[in-house]
Amino acid sequence: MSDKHIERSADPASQKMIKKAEEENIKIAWDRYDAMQPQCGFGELGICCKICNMGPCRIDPFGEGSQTGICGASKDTIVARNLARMITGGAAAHSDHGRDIAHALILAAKGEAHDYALKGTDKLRRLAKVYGITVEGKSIEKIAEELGEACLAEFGQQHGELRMLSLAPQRRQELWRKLGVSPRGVDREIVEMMHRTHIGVDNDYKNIINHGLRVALGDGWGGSMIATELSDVLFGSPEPIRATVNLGVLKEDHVNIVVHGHEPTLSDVVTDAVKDKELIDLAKKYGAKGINLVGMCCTANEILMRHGLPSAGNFLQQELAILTGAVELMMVDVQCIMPALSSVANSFHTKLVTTSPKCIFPGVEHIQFHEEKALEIAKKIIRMGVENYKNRTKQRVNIPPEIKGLVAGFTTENTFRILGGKYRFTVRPLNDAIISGRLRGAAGVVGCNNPNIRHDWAHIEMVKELIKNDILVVQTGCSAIACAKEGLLTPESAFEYAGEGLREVCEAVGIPPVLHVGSCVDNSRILLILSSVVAEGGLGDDISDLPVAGAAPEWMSEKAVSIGFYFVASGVYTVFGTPQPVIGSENVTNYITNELENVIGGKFAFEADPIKAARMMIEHINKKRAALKLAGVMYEKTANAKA
Ligand code: BF8
Repeated sequence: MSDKHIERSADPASQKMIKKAEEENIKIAWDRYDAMQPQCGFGELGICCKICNMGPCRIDPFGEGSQTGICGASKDTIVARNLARMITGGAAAHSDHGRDIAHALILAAKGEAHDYALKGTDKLRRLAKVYGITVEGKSIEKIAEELGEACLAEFGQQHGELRMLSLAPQRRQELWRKLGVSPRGVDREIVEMMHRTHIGVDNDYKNIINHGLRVALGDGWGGSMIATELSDVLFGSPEPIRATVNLGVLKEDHVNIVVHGHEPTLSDVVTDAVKDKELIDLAKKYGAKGINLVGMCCTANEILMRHGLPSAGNFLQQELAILTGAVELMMVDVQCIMPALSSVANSFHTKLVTTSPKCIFPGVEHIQFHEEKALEIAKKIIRMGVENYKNRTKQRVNIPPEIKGLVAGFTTENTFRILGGKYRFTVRPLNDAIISGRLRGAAGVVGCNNPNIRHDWAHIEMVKELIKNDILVVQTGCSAIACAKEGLLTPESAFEYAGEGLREVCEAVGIPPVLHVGSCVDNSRILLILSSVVAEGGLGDDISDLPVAGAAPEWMSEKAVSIGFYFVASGVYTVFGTPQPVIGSENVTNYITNELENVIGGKFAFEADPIKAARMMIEHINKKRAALKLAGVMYEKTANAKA
């Protein structure tokens, strides 16, 4: 047997399941990746155009053959259009999620979705203010209904600006206005991008990318922010909470149900459904000790943040969970769900159930979710899982023992409260720690897994290097799960991995050096934390002044591209692991990795080596500290930053 499993993943639990797949000749993502080699060079460079039926066209990267498409589109135009459509796909996915949450909020407020309560009333009042909704004399339900409708209206809004842009620093808002990139409506910018990139429309690569910034801002400060904020209203704002992570959360003697995907509307109700006595008794009747509900990918992050439910893993572990032979049912909604799941599930007794009309798998049972009957549907699905327990083949069950503890549940609001002490709702201590040099700065490390890089490895190496250099790290999505599995999301990890300054801050405040702030739509929380740091004072008057950086070291999805662009458009230096498909155009590459900084204050870099990438982020943070004329970093030598 080869060592492939070790090369493919840095996570011992995943290695075991990859090995099991190899032994049982079950093909999983890494095998399909290998079978795909060599991957299409034109696609990788971004110089293949399939936008119209005169094509497909491709540019000869060696400069000898065709240098334009049949319509005359240059490589700059082709690359910019392809990239722009990636941003648009990502923004659409996040924003459609936000729309669904707004819809659920309205139904709950109108009393048409009885299984939901309006749990986040403080946030509801704060958001009502942002949206100009008067609250005096109105019931909570009425305010929530008006807020939901106001948010929903922003998707199709044609004029003006999205309301939440007003939460950004003043200087940033003015810059967006000056550049004409303040999004008018979420869908409006998405539709306009599809128009601009149609055959024979925009062929100025800068103009196309600049509209990409607008689309992405409509995601970060629009669709995603609506998803996050309204989820907090509906399901309650997370609070720091201890939980567990990795495939070891599956239990051999329980019925195991995995919820996978993104939207919390169904999964949140499932957390109630599994407490149903009748279902638990049924599980016992079949010989199980109970029902074990765990999450996968961003659905995991949603129920982990709010309920402390365990996470079985991140993107590349979805097939591996089924390979344990211990999953009775995997329930999926939307996004990052591999079509391959159905064939892996067919190799075991696992039942796969789809719940969204937007995400149907041929031949797979579909139980459509309706907010109005949420609990009833959740119980129906759980029952299917329980009844499937008897079909489990005990001899095939092999659950890796790896399991780690973590603290999740940090938000814009509670991070302030924790940092400010019980009575002070302020980020002052964070600003002071940065100003005094106890902390060098902060970084957001987010995004996916991708079989083109050793699973979890880049996230872990990068984050360790950053915290060693006194940089507080905030995380979301699959990146947070990767580092949680390494034990980095515990307060104790500060002693082992953090530089002295960061360790002092973690000790004083009682936080981990790496803060889990949620799912991928919750990257919007990071935007608001950055805005609050600016508002607190002493670190410049714009996000682009702050000693911060962002990264997506194992990115793969269009959503990651949209996230990257809204961070850059908000003024953040952002490093992606493997390059975006732009290398075929020197001009587009130069624009987004260089010139854009002078336009909008942020830019991209591409670096697959996570340590080198972390050093680039550290260098950027040092540059920003110098520009702010801040004191030297207190423990520079200990932190070994110049190594
Ligand atoms: O939205 S980090 S692989 S699961 S796209 Fe997908 Fe990437 Fe994971 Fe969550 Ni985000």
